[in-house]
Amino acid sequence: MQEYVTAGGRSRHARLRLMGYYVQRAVTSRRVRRLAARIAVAVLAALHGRPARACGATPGLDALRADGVARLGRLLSARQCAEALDWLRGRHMRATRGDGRAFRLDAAPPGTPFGDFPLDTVVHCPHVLALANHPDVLRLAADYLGYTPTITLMGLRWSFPAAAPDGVQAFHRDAEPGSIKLLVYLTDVDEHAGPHHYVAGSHRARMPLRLRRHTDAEVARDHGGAVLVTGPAGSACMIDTRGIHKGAPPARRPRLLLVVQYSLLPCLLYDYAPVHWRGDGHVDPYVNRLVVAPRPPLSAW
Ligand SMILES: O=C(O)CCC(=O)C(=O)O
Repeated sequence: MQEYVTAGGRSRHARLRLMGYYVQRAVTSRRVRRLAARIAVAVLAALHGRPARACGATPGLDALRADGVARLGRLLSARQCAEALDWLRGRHMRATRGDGRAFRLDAAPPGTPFGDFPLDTVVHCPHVLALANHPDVLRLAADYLGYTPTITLMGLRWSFPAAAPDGVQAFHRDAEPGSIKLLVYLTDVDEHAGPHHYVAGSHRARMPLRLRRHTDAEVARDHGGAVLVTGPAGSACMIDTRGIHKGAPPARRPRLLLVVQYSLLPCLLYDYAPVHWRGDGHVDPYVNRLVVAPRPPLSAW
């Protein structure tokens, strides 16, 4: 999980970043936001060059543009999900919506809706970094956003059956501009295990000035309901986070979800502290720079 910037926190220019975040939030015109995105792409291309474009249709792109949600099928096998779960079993997560205490899966405090793993655990969990950098996923993100994406958030979250829906378990829109999220289930998800809900087409509406929660009744009345994403462990979808969405609270079984956010620019709200990658293999330093720190030169050891 990413930590949030706070005015008195460790982040440099925290106040300026928070101000920038609220200024962009005040711009609700679709035309102005589109223009700002085009300018951002032009500036990025001038600074870092134009990426090569792959030929042929990009799977998921049409659905993502039309509906704001694209089902990507099974991106991890049952075996890969089992390996990730086994590796995570003994590791601590944090009750981010509760008292912040650390706990393991076999000792989740009663009534806790979520447990979030620290970024170092997320990055080193088997298959996670490779999946976040899967060429098809990066291509979809680049084609949708208009430029090579930057990973601006990476999280692994357990959702537990709890008394009342909390936070993102109610319908909402996200406020980070130019961002999409890859959601990957690491456990089987049916309608009782907290499926993701998305209001198809809602990403095309003007962004409201005041972001708020929407009740299920409101979504049913104003939008005719939402599509439900269910599937076996390893199933994935990509969502445009401007659209109305929620991860329903699981009724019967806990759910483990991997979330990776891709954006044009770093998110002003997050206090980035990239972790040192101790695994094998190489990832693109531009795409991963906010979550994975460059390896120190050998001479520094
Ligand atoms: O838990 C989910 O299915 C969605 C998470 C979500 O709404 C968010 O990350 O903004």
